Amino acid sequence: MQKGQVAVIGLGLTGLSVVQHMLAQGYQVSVFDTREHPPSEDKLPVEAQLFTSPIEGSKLIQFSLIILSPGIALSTPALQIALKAGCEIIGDIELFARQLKMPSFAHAKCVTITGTNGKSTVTTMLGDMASAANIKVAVGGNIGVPALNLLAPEIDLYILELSSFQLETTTSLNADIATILNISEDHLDRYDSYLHYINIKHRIYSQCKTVLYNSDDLRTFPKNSVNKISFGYSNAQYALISCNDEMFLAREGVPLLSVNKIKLSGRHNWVNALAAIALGDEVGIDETAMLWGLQNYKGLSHRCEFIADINGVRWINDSKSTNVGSTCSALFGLSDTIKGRVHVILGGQGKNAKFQKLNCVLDEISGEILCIGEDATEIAAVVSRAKIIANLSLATQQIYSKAKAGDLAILSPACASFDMFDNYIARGDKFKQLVLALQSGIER
Ligand code: UMA
Ligand code: ADP
Repeated sequence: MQKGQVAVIGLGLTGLSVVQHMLAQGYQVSVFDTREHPPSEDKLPVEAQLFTSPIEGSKLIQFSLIILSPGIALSTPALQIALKAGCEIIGDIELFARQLKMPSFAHAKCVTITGTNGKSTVTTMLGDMASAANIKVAVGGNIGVPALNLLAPEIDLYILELSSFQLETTTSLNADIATILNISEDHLDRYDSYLHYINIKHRIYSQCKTVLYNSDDLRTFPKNSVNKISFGYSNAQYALISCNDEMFLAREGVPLLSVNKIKLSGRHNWVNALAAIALGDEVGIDETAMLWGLQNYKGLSHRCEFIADINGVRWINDSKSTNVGSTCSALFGLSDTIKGRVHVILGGQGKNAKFQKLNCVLDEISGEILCIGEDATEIAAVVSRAKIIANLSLATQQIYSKAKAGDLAILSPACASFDMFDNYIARGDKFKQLVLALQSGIER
């Protein structure tokens, strides 16, 4: 059955998933991308038409429905023209939400997770907990698997990591529970102000049955009276408690698991674990299975990932730290685990961040502070003792020559990677390669 025409903007991972979904629903699909060769061009089904040129409002207004990829801001002038002309503009998550309301998916539960940091960690942690309980679970969203690709009638639980970009174009996701893990400044190159970014994050709460908020972060508190539960270091329903000098994850003051049984380093990960347990409780995951899944969760690459111990110096890859808040919490969270100095590599694309905020943790460390990439000068201008260095390789060598047994050396850039690398994965992999080369040089 042939339905109407739709426009899909962007032909990356999201765009391709949307094209496939809309074609399967019987729509005619036109795809627009500003890039000469969009990443998913070779996978585009022949039924869809591709236009590669700047996005123009005059072309878009002929479509009553436009599906926008997250990499393009809704504030783009051509899209504003289309909105004013009465076009409906939604994203892939909104399409997912509408599909989930269909009878064949009505049995499924849905958890949505946003926040400036910790999204992927909590999302995958909860996914592992659900798998440990033999629940048919699908995990995706901003983490890298487009939400529409997860849809299958046999799935009983969807766990979606959502970015602020995706929340801009989502209005009717009726999740069983939604959380904002934390909010600190990020993506200030995309939003008019920090408040604008915060307000976009809060859209996740208006689309759920229960809210999980962080009792240590006022910016995550729901603004309206809703069904809510809390997690945090203390003063929360899911919090840390100390028993006989040991720290435990606890529910309503009842200890559940010693933090020593969690494999991830850093105190921020204890709080991530509390959030995952709270979310799991709300969707009915069995407690024993949940705690088993949590104890076996090994963490994701590029997030405070241990690479090697070279002559007593621990080398850590935290390439996924792409904002000031994540670098602060990584340095703060790891500081208890070392006796010596901390050496850190910062830099890349700063996204208009306020780097002076790093001083509160960097003032506490006495090791090297090296800045690379596009915004190295900007960072070095406001971070005390920071030095500019040409690239990641030289930064690694410099730290290697200065570090002593007991020290920690970490790549935690507080910046995006796109100035020097394809993405944070390529940056982290390069760092790991450099460190492992130093190690094998010693062993040879
Ligand atoms: N782009 C153009 N012209 C276009 C369309 C896109 O130049 O016409 C550019 C965008 O500005 C962006 C890049 O292409 O720089 C990718 O944009 P996209 O919307 O096509 O991206 P996808 O490949 O669909 O990937 C998106 C998410 N990317 C973004 O939000 C930028 C992926 O998150 C996500 O994993 C994927 O959908 C599946 O849901 C990545 C990300 O960086 C990891 N997210 C940001 C973050 O985590 O900070 C929000
Ligand atoms: P996201 O998906 O939100 O980018 P990740 O789980 O991938 O988050 O973690 C990215 C980085 O954020 C990690 O390398 C770590 O330094 C930092 N981080 C993780 N959890 C938290 C948290 N709860 N609070 C602050 N920073 C965190």
